[in-house]
Amino acid sequence: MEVSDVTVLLDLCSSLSAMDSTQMQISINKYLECVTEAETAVIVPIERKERESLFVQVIGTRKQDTTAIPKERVLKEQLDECKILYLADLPSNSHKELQNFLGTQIKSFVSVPIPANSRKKSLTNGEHCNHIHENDDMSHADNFREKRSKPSEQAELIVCLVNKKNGEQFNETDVKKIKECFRVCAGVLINAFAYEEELRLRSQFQKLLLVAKNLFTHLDDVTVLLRQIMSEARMLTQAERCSLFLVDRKNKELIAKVFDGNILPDGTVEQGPEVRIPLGHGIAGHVATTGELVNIKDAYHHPLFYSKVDQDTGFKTRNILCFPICDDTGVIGVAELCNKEHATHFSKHDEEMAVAFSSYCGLAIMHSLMYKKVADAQYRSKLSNELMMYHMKRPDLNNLEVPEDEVVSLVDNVIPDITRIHQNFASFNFSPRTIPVPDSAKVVFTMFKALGMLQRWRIPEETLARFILMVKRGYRDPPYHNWTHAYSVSHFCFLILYNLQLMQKKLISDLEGLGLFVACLCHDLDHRGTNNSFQISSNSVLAALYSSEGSVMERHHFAQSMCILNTEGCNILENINKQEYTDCLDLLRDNILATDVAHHLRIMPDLVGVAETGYDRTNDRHRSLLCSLVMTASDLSDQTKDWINSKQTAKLIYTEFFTQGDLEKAMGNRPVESMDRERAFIPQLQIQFLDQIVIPVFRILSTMFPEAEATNKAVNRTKKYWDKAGKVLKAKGIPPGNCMDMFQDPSIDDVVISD
Ligand code: Q2T
Ligand code: ZN
Repeated sequence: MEVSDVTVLLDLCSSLSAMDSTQMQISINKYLECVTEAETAVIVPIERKERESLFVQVIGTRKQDTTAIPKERVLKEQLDECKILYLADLPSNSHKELQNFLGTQIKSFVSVPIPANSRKKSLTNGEHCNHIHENDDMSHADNFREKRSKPSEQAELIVCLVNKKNGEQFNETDVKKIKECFRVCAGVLINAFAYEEELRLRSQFQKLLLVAKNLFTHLDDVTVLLRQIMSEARMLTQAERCSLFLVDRKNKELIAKVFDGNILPDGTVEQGPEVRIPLGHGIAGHVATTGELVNIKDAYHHPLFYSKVDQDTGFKTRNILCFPICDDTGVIGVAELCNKEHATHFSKHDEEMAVAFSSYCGLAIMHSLMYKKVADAQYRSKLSNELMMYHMKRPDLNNLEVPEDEVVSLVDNVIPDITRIHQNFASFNFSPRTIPVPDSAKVVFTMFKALGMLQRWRIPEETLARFILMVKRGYRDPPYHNWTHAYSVSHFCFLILYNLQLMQKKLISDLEGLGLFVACLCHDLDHRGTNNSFQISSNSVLAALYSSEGSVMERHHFAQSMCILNTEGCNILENINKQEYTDCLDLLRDNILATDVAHHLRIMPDLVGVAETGYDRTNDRHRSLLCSLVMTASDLSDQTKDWINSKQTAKLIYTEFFTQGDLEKAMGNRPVESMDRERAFIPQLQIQFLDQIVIPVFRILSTMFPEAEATNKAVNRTKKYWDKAGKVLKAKGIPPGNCMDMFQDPSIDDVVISD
């Protein structure tokens, strides 16, 4: 070696000290390209931990986004055997892969592995000059000997030269130049790699600690926590998408409740459809059962991958990193990361990150679930105190139980036939509100009988009487949502079941009929005269218990129904079989939840579909939709009666609405128009309510059942009444803030009902 060459090399070496590993590679490559006349030099660092891929940051003098090349297919020989490869030695698949990777034709090539030991030797030896002067045959032999004597000796770097400028092949002189260069520079470069790796690990560790801190501040809401976990996991590994599954051990299923869904303006989480996967199915299912992390480089060629989901969502999954989340009892969840950004797949680092991250997740989820259990127990006890206080304040009740003499008196005074209540009782135009309240329990009893429920379900008369009286007490006394509402809703349900013969014609099952009628009776239990959004804005106990699931009041009505059924002597379902019992509770829950306007609006398109294509009684979804329709029609049935009834209902509902509005104002909030006594114009609000909710319901009902056409006509007539009433009031010029006055003014009635 010439002295001038030695100087150049030493200059290169000393210049490296101030650089990071990328700059070093650029300088070394530049030097190699210069002394060997190669078009491009590439240094490939070898990381022992990373089993599958090689990562290259610099090609020639060009820095690039770290690219991975699969070890299996490229430069494998050097990793296993530490030998020098020329173009002629390259297997053809390796050749192609490298051309792909470099983006150029390869006409000449050499790659030289640099073993770790060469560096240690040169560092400990101290006789650098000697080494440089040694010939390269010697080094060859050296290499060989070392490999034999110490099988642990492996390459730490691979240096490649591509395309010699004069068109010739690379030769041993080029190899010698590489070796000379790396005898001097390998140490600095490898130390730089190690130092940068150290920094990366340290920042990863700090990131993880920060994430853990974040996780533990979201313990009060599992959904928020899961959302947080997903977004952190995605950021830590640079994944495009993340889904999280919780293991349901009882049902042997994985539940994906939370996706990368949206948070709604009111702060609640949009409830996408809950996805359930049998444990053991698919990639997530596999991870849940084995408890092992899987890193899938190519999703479409993996036997466990299920491409149907991609077809449905239009998302293209390239690769997946799926890992278990465990607590001390085993796997409690699975996180699935999709599509590593800026790389072909997830790396060994990502796997490590996932493992560390998952232990924090396990702890956080476990604590969060425990936290929720404790909090729920506290809310429940608070609620039961609240109920106790409420009932103690009622002068008519000093005892939560129904007095036995009331039960006996009800059973003894049963009305045997509905026509004895009123000759018109089973007609759609009969107004149940005309029945005196003291007779109401008896009337409900008779409806149960007329529907054949006592016989069919072997309900003891005393149990039924106790149940009805208990439900009656379960209602509070707000102006509208009280017992009278409950039994008038039940009456309409009776009209439907009785007149349309839904059970006899097998359009619904007997159990569904029972589920409907009982649900109507119970559907507004313990209503406080305020709606769902009021529960949330007033931070009520009910909101604390149910707001994360939506339908706050309806969930409470159902919980109250369960309380009554579980009360000694009140369980009208005590004689039905076990399967029917659980099915019936499911029906009750679904039916009561169906009375949430929000639920109704969600299923409306499907209902329209059924009305258009025809009802199919063998279709479970159709039957469930029909039950929901019966519930809402019954709940809105006041609008199918005469003008007196409509006006009375409006008076009650707006008394209730305005009271809530006043409370909202007192809390510093602005009520909606229909609850603001200063802004509301009742006839117009009623027309809106009829147009948007009521009329569509009865249109669908009458399309499906022409026998119910009278109800459709009736609600349209009611709309006309309100139209006229509105005109009369406008002509009179009602002052704002006094719109309740219309209920004191009988003069409008004549105009309204005149044709
Ligand atoms: C689809 C079944 C809906 C049954 O649930 C409800 C809930 N709240 C009120 C029904 C009603 C209800 N029942 N009768 C009436 C009348 C005569 N006018 N309503 C009304 C409901 C609204 C408006 C006027 C009503 C709906 N708004 C209430 C305030 O908040 C916005 C919605
Ligand atoms: Zn209701």
